[in-house]
Amino acid sequence: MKTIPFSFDLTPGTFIPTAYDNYIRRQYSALKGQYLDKAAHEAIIAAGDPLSYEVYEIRRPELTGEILHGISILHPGKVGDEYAMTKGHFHTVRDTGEVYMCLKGTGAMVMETEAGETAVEFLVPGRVLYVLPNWAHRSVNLSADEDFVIFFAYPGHSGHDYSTIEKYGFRKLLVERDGQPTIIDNPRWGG
Ligand code: S6P
Ligand code: ZN
Repeated sequence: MKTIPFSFDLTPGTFIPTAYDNYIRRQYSALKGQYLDKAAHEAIIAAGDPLSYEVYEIRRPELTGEILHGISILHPGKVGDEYAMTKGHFHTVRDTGEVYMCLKGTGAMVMETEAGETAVEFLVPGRVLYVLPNWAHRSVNLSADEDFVIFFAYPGHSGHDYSTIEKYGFRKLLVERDGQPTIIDNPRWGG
């Protein structure tokens, strides 16, 4: 772990950090039960379960005062009409926010609170998003052929709670309708 201030570069084009400590890769099977079209999802998994997204983390101690940061690369894809997305999560320590900046591609952040408020923000390169404390967040790639790349930063003690979202998914989903990204209600929430 570094003990003096440091900097690093992002590889031109791919935006992969030139130095990182942790690399996470998630295949389509990591989102079991989350996509609307279960048959299409199973077919994609059966056909080789391709890589859906990758996260490059600059590791820091998981402590208040530290800022965890890195790069997330969500590859394009569709499951039925639904765009490729991350698992999404609340932070275990609910009152911790997160900053995202889109570096490449076209996507969205789907967000909600446990009380049922929902929000969707669309992201293009150069746009910065602030996810408020207490809001679960999931990124979605809306492009047919381009990676959706974002820089993220959040408090070191946040932690990740995936299980709350895994139960019913997010209240809103992003699907293609008449060639356009469209926000629909998730039927698992009774919509
Ligand atoms: C962490 C931050 C991102 C996500 C990444 C992958 O708090 O929100 O680094 O971890 O976008 O998403 P997920 O939901 O699989 O962790
Ligand atoms: Zn987060």
